[in-house]
Amino acid sequence: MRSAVFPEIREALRGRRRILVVSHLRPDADALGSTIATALWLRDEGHEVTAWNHDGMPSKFSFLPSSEIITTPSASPDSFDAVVALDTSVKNRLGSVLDSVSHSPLWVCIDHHRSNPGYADLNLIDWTRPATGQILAEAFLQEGITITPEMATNLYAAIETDTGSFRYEGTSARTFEVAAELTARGVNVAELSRSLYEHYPRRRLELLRHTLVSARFTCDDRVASFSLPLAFAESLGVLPEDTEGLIEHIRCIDGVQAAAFFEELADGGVRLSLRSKDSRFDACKLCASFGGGGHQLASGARIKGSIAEVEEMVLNAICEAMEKPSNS
Ligand SMILES: [Mn+2]
Repeated sequence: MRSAVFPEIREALRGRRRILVVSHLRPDADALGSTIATALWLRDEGHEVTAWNHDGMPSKFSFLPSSEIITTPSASPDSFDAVVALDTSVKNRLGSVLDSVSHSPLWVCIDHHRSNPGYADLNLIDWTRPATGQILAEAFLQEGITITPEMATNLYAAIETDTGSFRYEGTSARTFEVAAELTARGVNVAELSRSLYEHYPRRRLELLRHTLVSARFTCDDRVASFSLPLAFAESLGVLPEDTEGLIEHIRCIDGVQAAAFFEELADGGVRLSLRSKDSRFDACKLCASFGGGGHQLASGARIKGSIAEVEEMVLNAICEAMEKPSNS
């Protein structure tokens, strides 16, 4: 459990034959792009690389070059000489991956979540960076590691999506410099943007139609929220990836300081996605109080209870936190 810089991590991985690369469940493009780019790099260095994700490779992101490298974890546990966990703030967010690793003498973590406790043997955690993909791209550039067009495209997709297309907090001059370096190495920006943003299944529109109807405003209209009951999600055949980004529709409303999305899960719990627009309200802190985590302005948690109970409990907690800001 100690922090490390990239050259140390590279050195520690040298000579290890079987390396597993993993990231969090319900992966976004930062998790997937970082996994693929790292797997390609390690393969290039001569390692025998396996890349797993609890959810496999979601079809929504299958356009990422070399996406076939990511599979679901093996049914029977396997041992590795090292595991590299990317973009994953807490170990249990690796999901079923954890059950499929019988042994590994070395765990490495590369991440940009402030709430990451540093659960690996070697931890490179830099929360000044808006994406894990940016940490990796900077490290590869600094170390003179060859970035192929496939690696560049995956890293660019990671950065582009985690920064909300270069709009969110943490997007810096360095982010644009890195994006420029990656573009110069063969990213087709227009094609990648089309693949990322300009296609979705019709059920996503049906989902949006429902969620907008369920939108409610609490705490003097400073909190907007909506919910997705399991029965409705099932009737539409909603996939986990379909709800990604829906919260933006209520987050962007004038006067709204926090937006919450409640999704009923098959296991009886509720998944909370929380966004803050005001640095005085810390979404990460609130989610942490329910066992979750993430970033100050974007966080999540899985909470036990019925959707109605969880909704009331969380909305009250948000309003209470807004009444007395943490740093006052
Ligand atoms: Mn990320």
